[in-house]
Amino acid sequence: MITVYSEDHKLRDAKTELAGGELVAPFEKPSRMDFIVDQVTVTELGEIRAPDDFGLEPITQLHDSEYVEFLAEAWGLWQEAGYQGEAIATCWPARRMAQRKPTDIDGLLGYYCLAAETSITAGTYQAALASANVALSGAELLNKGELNAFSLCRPPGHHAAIDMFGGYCFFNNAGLAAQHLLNQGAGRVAIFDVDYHHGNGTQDIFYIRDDVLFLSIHAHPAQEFPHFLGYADENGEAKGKGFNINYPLYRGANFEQWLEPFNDALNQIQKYSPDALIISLGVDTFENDPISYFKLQSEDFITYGNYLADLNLPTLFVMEGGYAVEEIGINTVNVLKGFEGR
Ligand code: Q9C
Ligand code: ZN
Repeated sequence: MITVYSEDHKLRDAKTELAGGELVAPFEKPSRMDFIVDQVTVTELGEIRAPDDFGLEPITQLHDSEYVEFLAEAWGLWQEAGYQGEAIATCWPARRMAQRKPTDIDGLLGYYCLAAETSITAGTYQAALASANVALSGAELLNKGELNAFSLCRPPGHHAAIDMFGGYCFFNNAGLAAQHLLNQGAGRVAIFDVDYHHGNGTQDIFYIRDDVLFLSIHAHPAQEFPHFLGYADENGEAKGKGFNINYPLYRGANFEQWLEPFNDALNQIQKYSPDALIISLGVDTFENDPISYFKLQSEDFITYGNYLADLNLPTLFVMEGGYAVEEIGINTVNVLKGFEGR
Protein backbone atom coordinates (compact mmCIF):
# COMPACT_ATOMS: atom_id res chain seq x y z
CA MET A 1 0.00 0.00 0.00
CA ILE A 2 1.33 3.44 -0.95
CA THR A 3 1.43 6.07 1.81
CA VAL A 4 1.07 9.74 0.86
CA TYR A 5 2.75 12.04 3.35
CA SER A 6 3.98 15.64 3.57
CA GLU A 7 6.55 16.99 6.00
CA ASP A 8 4.68 20.31 5.82
CA HIS A 9 2.43 19.06 8.62
CA LYS A 10 5.22 20.28 10.93
CA LEU A 11 4.14 23.85 10.18
CA ARG A 12 1.16 23.09 12.42
CA ASP A 13 2.93 23.26 15.75
CA ALA A 14 0.61 24.98 18.21
CA LYS A 15 2.00 25.64 21.66
CA THR A 16 -1.39 25.79 23.35
CA GLU A 17 -4.60 23.83 23.61
CA LEU A 18 -7.35 25.02 25.93
CA ALA A 19 -8.11 21.94 28.06
CA GLY A 20 -9.56 21.68 31.54
CA GLY A 21 -9.33 25.43 31.99
CA GLU A 22 -5.61 25.45 31.28
CA LEU A 23 -3.47 26.14 28.25
CA VAL A 24 -1.68 22.82 27.84
CA ALA A 25 0.68 21.38 25.23
CA PRO A 26 -1.59 20.14 22.40
CA PHE A 27 -2.50 16.45 22.17
CA GLU A 28 -2.55 16.84 18.39
CA LYS A 29 1.20 17.35 17.92
CA PRO A 30 3.76 16.82 15.14
CA SER A 31 5.45 13.81 16.77
CA ARG A 32 2.30 11.76 16.12
CA MET A 33 3.45 11.47 12.52
CA ASP A 34 6.96 10.27 13.42
CA PHE A 35 5.58 7.17 15.14
CA ILE A 36 3.32 6.36 12.18
CA VAL A 37 6.00 6.90 9.53
CA ASP A 38 8.30 4.73 11.62
CA GLN A 39 5.81 1.83 11.64
CA VAL A 40 5.02 2.24 7.93
CA THR A 41 8.76 1.83 7.39
CA VAL A 42 9.57 -1.05 9.75
CA THR A 43 6.55 -3.09 8.60
CA GLU A 44 7.50 -2.41 4.95
CA LEU A 45 3.96 -1.32 4.17
CA GLY A 46 5.13 0.23 0.91
CA GLU A 47 6.41 3.38 -0.73
CA ILE A 48 6.00 6.75 1.00
CA ARG A 49 5.51 9.59 -1.46
CA ALA A 50 4.88 13.32 -1.36
CA PRO A 51 1.51 14.80 -2.41
CA ASP A 52 0.75 16.80 -5.56
CA ASP A 53 -0.62 20.33 -5.28
CA PHE A 54 -4.31 20.55 -6.22
CA GLY A 55 -4.74 24.26 -5.51
CA LEU A 56 -7.72 25.87 -3.80
CA GLU A 57 -10.46 24.78 -6.22
CA PRO A 58 -11.22 21.37 -4.66
CA ILE A 59 -11.24 23.00 -1.22
CA THR A 60 -13.73 25.73 -2.14
CA GLN A 61 -15.91 23.10 -3.79
CA LEU A 62 -16.77 21.82 -0.30
CA HIS A 63 -15.85 24.65 2.05
CA ASP A 64 -17.29 28.18 2.10
CA SER A 65 -14.83 30.36 0.16
CA GLU A 66 -14.99 33.14 2.78
CA TYR A 67 -14.10 30.53 5.41
CA VAL A 68 -11.04 29.52 3.39
CA GLU A 69 -10.06 33.22 3.08
CA PHE A 70 -10.48 33.60 6.81
CA LEU A 71 -8.11 30.70 7.51
CA ALA A 72 -5.57 32.25 5.13
CA GLU A 73 -5.77 35.62 6.89
CA ALA A 74 -6.48 34.75 10.51
CA TRP A 75 -2.92 34.61 11.84
CA GLY A 76 -2.01 37.91 10.17
CA LEU A 77 -5.09 39.65 11.56
CA TRP A 78 -4.37 38.23 15.02
CA GLN A 79 -0.84 39.61 14.94
CA GLU A 80 -2.04 42.99 13.64
CA ALA A 81 -4.30 43.14 16.68
CA GLY A 82 -1.13 43.01 18.76
CA TYR A 83 -1.95 39.83 20.66
CA GLN A 84 0.95 37.85 22.09
CA GLY A 85 -0.51 34.34 22.34
CA GLU A 86 -2.05 32.00 19.77
CA ALA A 87 -5.39 32.80 18.14
CA ILE A 88 -8.18 31.31 20.23
CA ALA A 89 -11.92 31.95 19.85
CA THR A 90 -13.63 33.22 22.98
CA CYS A 91 -17.09 34.36 21.84
CA TRP A 92 -19.75 32.74 19.63
CA PRO A 93 -23.01 33.57 17.86
CA ALA A 94 -24.94 31.58 20.47
CA ARG A 95 -28.72 31.12 20.73
CA ARG A 96 -30.82 34.17 19.70
CA MET A 97 -27.76 36.17 18.61
CA ALA A 98 -27.18 37.48 15.06
CA GLN A 99 -25.49 35.06 12.68
CA ARG A 100 -23.72 37.91 10.88
CA LYS A 101 -20.09 37.96 10.00
CA PRO A 102 -18.15 40.55 12.00
CA THR A 103 -15.00 42.32 10.77
CA ASP A 104 -12.64 42.13 13.76
CA ILE A 105 -10.47 39.07 14.34
CA ASP A 106 -12.03 38.14 17.70
CA GLY A 107 -15.46 38.17 16.09
CA LEU A 108 -14.29 36.29 13.02
CA LEU A 109 -12.71 33.57 15.16
CA GLY A 110 -16.00 32.98 16.96
CA TYR A 111 -17.90 33.07 13.66
CA TYR A 112 -15.74 30.39 12.02
CA CYS A 113 -14.80 28.27 15.05
CA LEU A 114 -16.75 25.39 16.59
CA ALA A 115 -14.49 24.61 19.55
CA ALA A 116 -11.94 26.70 21.44
CA GLU A 117 -9.36 24.01 22.11
CA THR A 118 -7.98 24.57 18.61
CA SER A 119 -5.78 27.64 18.31
CA ILE A 120 -4.67 29.11 14.99
CA THR A 121 -0.91 29.65 14.68
CA ALA A 122 1.66 30.88 12.16
CA GLY A 123 1.90 27.81 9.89
CA THR A 124 -1.56 26.39 10.46
CA TYR A 125 -3.08 27.35 7.10
CA GLN A 126 -0.11 26.04 5.12
CA ALA A 127 -0.11 22.74 7.03
CA ALA A 128 -3.87 22.35 6.53
CA LEU A 129 -3.40 22.90 2.78
CA ALA A 130 -0.67 20.24 2.71
CA SER A 131 -2.94 17.84 4.59
CA ALA A 132 -5.73 18.44 2.06
CA ASN A 133 -3.27 17.72 -0.76
CA VAL A 134 -2.25 14.47 0.96
CA ALA A 135 -5.90 13.38 0.97
CA LEU A 136 -6.50 14.47 -2.63
CA SER A 137 -3.34 12.71 -3.80
CA GLY A 138 -4.47 9.50 -2.11
CA ALA A 139 -7.81 9.74 -3.93
CA GLU A 140 -5.95 10.34 -7.18
CA LEU A 141 -4.02 7.10 -6.63
CA LEU A 142 -7.34 5.22 -6.56
CA ASN A 143 -8.41 7.05 -9.74
CA LYS A 144 -5.22 5.87 -11.39
CA GLY A 145 -6.07 2.26 -10.51
CA GLU A 146 -4.47 1.59 -7.14
CA LEU A 147 -6.76 -0.69 -5.13
CA ASN A 148 -5.91 1.06 -1.87
CA ALA A 149 -3.82 3.87 -0.40
CA PHE A 150 -3.03 5.57 2.89
CA SER A 151 -3.27 9.35 3.16
CA LEU A 152 -1.25 10.17 6.24
CA CYS A 153 -2.97 13.49 6.90
CA ARG A 154 -2.07 15.96 9.62
CA PRO A 155 -3.79 18.12 10.78
CA PRO A 156 -6.83 15.82 10.82
CA GLY A 157 -10.05 16.79 9.06
CA HIS A 158 -13.30 15.17 10.13
CA HIS A 159 -14.44 17.92 12.53
CA ALA A 160 -13.96 20.62 9.86
CA ALA A 161 -17.42 21.62 8.62
CA ILE A 162 -18.48 23.66 5.58
CA ASP A 163 -17.50 26.89 7.33
CA MET A 164 -16.07 25.95 10.73
CA PHE A 165 -12.78 24.71 12.18
CA GLY A 166 -12.23 22.99 15.52
CA GLY A 167 -11.48 19.65 17.10
CA TYR A 168 -7.92 20.05 15.70
CA CYS A 169 -9.34 20.18 12.12
CA PHE A 170 -9.36 22.89 9.42
CA PHE A 171 -10.15 21.28 6.05
CA ASN A 172 -12.18 18.10 5.72
CA ASN A 173 -9.59 15.79 4.20
CA ALA A 174 -11.82 12.71 3.86
CA GLY A 175 -14.58 14.81 2.30
CA LEU A 176 -12.13 16.33 -0.19
CA ALA A 177 -10.96 12.86 -1.17
CA ALA A 178 -14.57 11.69 -1.66
CA GLN A 179 -15.44 14.70 -3.81
CA HIS A 180 -12.29 14.18 -5.89
CA LEU A 181 -13.35 10.59 -6.63
CA LEU A 182 -16.82 11.83 -7.63
CA ASN A 183 -15.33 14.56 -9.84
CA GLN A 184 -13.24 11.93 -11.58
CA GLY A 185 -16.20 9.70 -12.39
CA ALA A 186 -17.24 7.75 -9.30
CA GLY A 187 -21.02 7.61 -8.89
CA ARG A 188 -21.18 6.85 -5.18
CA VAL A 189 -18.61 6.99 -2.38
CA ALA A 190 -18.95 5.79 1.22
CA ILE A 191 -17.06 7.45 4.08
CA PHE A 192 -16.80 5.25 7.14
CA ASP A 193 -15.53 7.17 10.18
CA VAL A 194 -14.03 4.97 12.89
CA ASP A 195 -12.42 7.78 14.91
CA TYR A 196 -13.52 7.90 18.57
CA HIS A 197 -15.19 11.26 17.95
CA HIS A 198 -18.17 11.91 15.70
CA GLY A 199 -17.22 13.23 12.26
CA ASN A 200 -19.49 16.24 12.53
CA GLY A 201 -17.72 18.08 9.72
CA THR A 202 -18.10 15.26 7.22
CA GLN A 203 -21.75 14.85 8.22
CA ASP A 204 -22.30 18.59 7.73
CA ILE A 205 -20.75 18.63 4.26
CA PHE A 206 -22.72 15.67 2.87
CA TYR A 207 -25.93 15.86 4.92
CA ILE A 208 -28.23 16.73 2.00
CA ARG A 209 -26.47 14.53 -0.57
CA ASP A 210 -27.07 10.97 -1.72
CA ASP A 211 -23.80 10.49 -3.62
CA VAL A 212 -21.84 10.13 -0.39
CA LEU A 213 -22.94 7.72 2.33
CA PHE A 214 -21.52 8.80 5.67
CA LEU A 215 -21.31 6.35 8.57
CA SER A 216 -19.71 7.04 11.94
CA ILE A 217 -19.10 4.97 15.08
CA HIS A 218 -18.24 7.29 17.93
CA ALA A 219 -18.61 8.21 21.57
CA HIS A 220 -22.14 9.40 22.34
CA PRO A 221 -22.48 13.16 21.87
CA ALA A 222 -24.32 13.40 25.20
CA GLN A 223 -20.96 12.44 26.78
CA GLU A 224 -18.28 13.52 24.35
CA PHE A 225 -16.90 16.01 21.89
CA PRO A 226 -18.25 17.40 19.56
CA HIS A 227 -21.19 17.36 22.03
CA PHE A 228 -23.79 18.82 19.66
CA LEU A 229 -23.92 16.41 16.72
CA GLY A 230 -23.69 12.66 16.19
CA TYR A 231 -27.03 11.37 17.51
CA ALA A 232 -28.51 8.23 15.98
CA ASP A 233 -31.58 10.04 14.64
CA GLU A 234 -29.53 12.32 12.37
CA ASN A 235 -30.22 10.44 9.13
CA GLY A 236 -29.73 13.09 6.46
CA GLU A 237 -32.12 15.56 4.89
CA ALA A 238 -33.78 16.13 1.50
CA LYS A 239 -32.00 13.99 -1.12
CA GLY A 240 -29.61 12.93 1.63
CA LYS A 241 -32.30 11.27 3.75
CA GLY A 242 -31.06 7.80 4.69
CA PHE A 243 -27.47 8.51 3.64
CA ASN A 244 -26.14 9.54 7.05
CA ILE A 245 -25.81 6.81 9.65
CA ASN A 246 -24.60 7.48 13.20
CA TYR A 247 -23.71 4.80 15.72
CA PRO A 248 -23.16 6.51 19.09
CA LEU A 249 -21.70 4.24 21.78
CA TYR A 250 -21.37 5.06 25.45
CA ARG A 251 -17.98 5.67 27.00
CA GLY A 252 -16.23 2.50 28.09
CA ALA A 253 -17.24 0.42 25.06
CA ASN A 254 -14.93 -2.54 24.43
CA PHE A 255 -14.08 -4.13 21.07
CA GLU A 256 -16.98 -6.58 21.20
CA GLN A 257 -19.43 -3.74 21.79
CA TRP A 258 -17.75 -1.66 19.10
CA LEU A 259 -17.98 -4.50 16.57
CA GLU A 260 -21.79 -4.58 16.72
CA PRO A 261 -22.30 -1.26 14.92
CA PHE A 262 -19.17 -1.96 12.87
CA ASN A 263 -20.76 -5.07 11.37
CA ASP A 264 -24.00 -3.23 10.72
CA ALA A 265 -22.02 -0.48 8.98
CA LEU A 266 -20.33 -3.05 6.74
CA ASN A 267 -23.78 -4.33 5.73
CA GLN A 268 -25.00 -0.79 5.01
CA ILE A 269 -21.93 -0.06 2.89
CA GLN A 270 -22.44 -3.28 0.95
CA LYS A 271 -26.09 -2.35 0.34
CA TYR A 272 -25.07 1.10 -0.91
CA SER A 273 -22.58 -0.54 -3.27
CA PRO A 274 -20.20 2.42 -3.60
CA ASP A 275 -17.48 2.73 -6.22
CA ALA A 276 -14.97 3.49 -3.48
CA LEU A 277 -14.65 3.51 0.29
CA ILE A 278 -12.91 6.10 2.42
CA ILE A 279 -12.01 5.24 5.99
CA SER A 280 -11.68 8.20 8.35
CA LEU A 281 -9.06 6.42 10.39
CA GLY A 282 -8.80 7.63 13.96
CA VAL A 283 -7.11 5.29 16.41
CA ASP A 284 -8.21 7.24 19.49
CA THR A 285 -10.52 4.26 20.17
CA PHE A 286 -7.40 2.70 21.76
CA GLU A 287 -7.71 1.77 25.45
CA ASN A 288 -4.82 4.00 26.52
CA ASP A 289 -5.76 7.08 24.53
CA PRO A 290 -5.31 10.06 26.86
CA ILE A 291 -8.51 11.92 25.84
CA SER A 292 -10.81 9.03 24.84
CA TYR A 293 -12.76 6.26 26.55
CA PHE A 294 -13.22 3.21 24.34
CA LYS A 295 -11.22 0.08 25.06
CA LEU A 296 -9.79 -1.27 21.82
CA GLN A 297 -6.48 -3.09 22.13
CA SER A 298 -3.65 -3.00 19.60
CA GLU A 299 -4.50 -6.40 18.06
CA ASP A 300 -8.16 -5.33 17.61
CA PHE A 301 -7.00 -2.87 14.95
CA ILE A 302 -5.62 -5.78 12.90
CA THR A 303 -8.94 -7.61 13.27
CA TYR A 304 -11.14 -4.81 12.03
CA GLY A 305 -8.70 -3.86 9.27
CA ASN A 306 -9.08 -7.39 8.05
CA TYR A 307 -12.89 -7.14 8.13
CA LEU A 308 -12.75 -3.95 6.05
CA ALA A 309 -11.00 -5.84 3.27
CA ASP A 310 -14.02 -8.18 3.02
CA LEU A 311 -15.95 -5.34 1.37
CA ASN A 312 -13.62 -5.77 -1.58
CA LEU A 313 -13.74 -2.08 -2.52
CA PRO A 314 -11.11 0.41 -3.65
CA THR A 315 -10.24 1.86 -0.25
CA LEU A 316 -8.53 5.04 0.86
CA PHE A 317 -7.47 5.37 4.49
CA VAL A 318 -7.36 8.98 5.68
CA MET A 319 -5.64 9.65 9.01
CA GLU A 320 -7.73 11.40 11.66
CA GLY A 321 -7.16 11.25 15.46
CA GLY A 322 -5.15 9.16 17.91
CA TYR A 323 -3.26 10.67 20.83
CA ALA A 324 -1.48 7.79 22.55
CA VAL A 325 1.61 8.74 20.58
CA GLU A 326 3.82 5.82 21.63
CA GLU A 327 1.26 3.36 20.24
CA ILE A 328 -0.30 5.44 17.43
CA GLY A 329 2.06 3.99 14.82
CA ILE A 330 1.43 0.38 15.78
CA ASN A 331 -2.34 0.83 16.01
CA THR A 332 -2.63 2.72 12.73
CA VAL A 333 -0.44 0.36 10.73
CA ASN A 334 -2.18 -2.61 12.35
CA VAL A 335 -5.39 -1.57 10.55
CA LEU A 336 -3.52 -1.39 7.25
CA LYS A 337 -1.73 -4.69 7.87
CA GLY A 338 -5.04 -6.36 8.77
CA PHE A 339 -6.55 -4.92 5.58
CA GLU A 340 -3.73 -6.47 3.59
CA GLY A 341 -4.33 -9.78 5.34
CA ARG A 342 -0.99 -9.92 7.11
N1 Q9C B 1 -9.27 17.97 26.75
C1 Q9C B 1 -9.87 14.36 16.60
O1 Q9C B 1 -9.75 13.27 17.12
N2 Q9C B 1 -11.70 17.94 22.77
N3 Q9C B 1 -10.22 15.46 17.30
C2 Q9C B 1 -10.78 17.23 23.63
C3 Q9C B 1 -9.79 16.97 25.86
C4 Q9C B 1 -11.37 17.94 21.38
C5 Q9C B 1 -10.51 15.39 18.70
C6 Q9C B 1 -11.00 17.48 25.08
C7 Q9C B 1 -11.17 16.60 20.77
C8 Q9C B 1 -10.92 16.69 19.29
C9 Q9C B 1 -9.57 14.55 15.15
ZN1 ZN C 1 -10.95 11.68 17.45
